[in-house]
Amino acid sequence: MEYERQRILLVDDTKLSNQIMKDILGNDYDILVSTSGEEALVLAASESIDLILLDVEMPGMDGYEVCRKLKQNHYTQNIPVIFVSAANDVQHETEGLEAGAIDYIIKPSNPAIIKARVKNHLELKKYRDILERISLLDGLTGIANRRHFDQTLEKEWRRALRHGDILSLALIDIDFFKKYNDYYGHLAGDECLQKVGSILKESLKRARDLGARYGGEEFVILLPSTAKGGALIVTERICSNIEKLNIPHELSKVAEYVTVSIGVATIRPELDKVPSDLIRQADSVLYQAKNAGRNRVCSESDC
Ligand code: GH3
Ligand code: MG
Repeated sequence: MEYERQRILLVDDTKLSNQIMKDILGNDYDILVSTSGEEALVLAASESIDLILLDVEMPGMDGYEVCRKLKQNHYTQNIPVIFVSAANDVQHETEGLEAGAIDYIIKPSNPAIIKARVKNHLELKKYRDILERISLLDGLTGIANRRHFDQTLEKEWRRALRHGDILSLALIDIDFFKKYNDYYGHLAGDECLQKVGSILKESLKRARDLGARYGGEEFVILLPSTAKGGALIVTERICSNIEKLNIPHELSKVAEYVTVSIGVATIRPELDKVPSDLIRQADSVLYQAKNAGRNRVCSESDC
């Protein structure tokens, strides 16, 4: 991903202006072109874009309005926008920057200056993307972290509330993991957590399913639009895939290898409920799974 070319969207109703920019930047970046604000908004929301060069004066929606709309939309608000305009006065430039642009280039401008400015902004964008990615990943296992999970749960909860849909959530906890660490050492414990993380990743098939490290030796999965039956199939699969890893666990009281206990809860979000209700429910079912002998899946559903 790091080696992919960054992608610029050029928005100008004058085809010649787009062509000039393309000649300047086309060797270094992928270029998409749009000749209207309306079309640019659709492209920006549906394609992966790293920078937008935006003309101010266009028939229909002008550049300022396009920029304001881009900044209001969740999918496009983080794409940096540079205005490219012949309007060479304080008022225009101020309005552009206040609409949310990071820069304002007055045309005609020297190609070397355009290249340099674009390069600077794209470098910043690249590092911002890397930071954002890292901030959502668990450093040890490489799967999603708690922060990522909390954000996704919040989003899926609201979505399910809007659509009257259901959500399943499973908490997955390694059995006798303290003993595993004591016997094999903390580094081996870390390796075990990495393997369990990989199994979660492999076992989730749908695009909106999310597996994350919830903390310590506890993992969590979120299965949107999935009823109890489906959630049981997925979690039983995880349980057996972890057994199949066959990681020796001398001190486990339930098997000769590493096993997990899983608590599954299913809920239909309503206005008087909150996402933590679902987690609390899964946690109490996990407790039942532990008490019932570990190495098993238990579930509870109120819908
Ligand atoms: P149970 O079967 O009831 O779940 O018992 P347990 O020993 O797995 O549970 P407990 O909560 O008592 O212990 C969890 C252990 O997980 C404690 C700690 O040593 C270990 N642990 C937590 N985070 C990490 C980590 O990042 N790396 C390693 N190696 N171990 C961790
Ligand atoms: Mg445990």
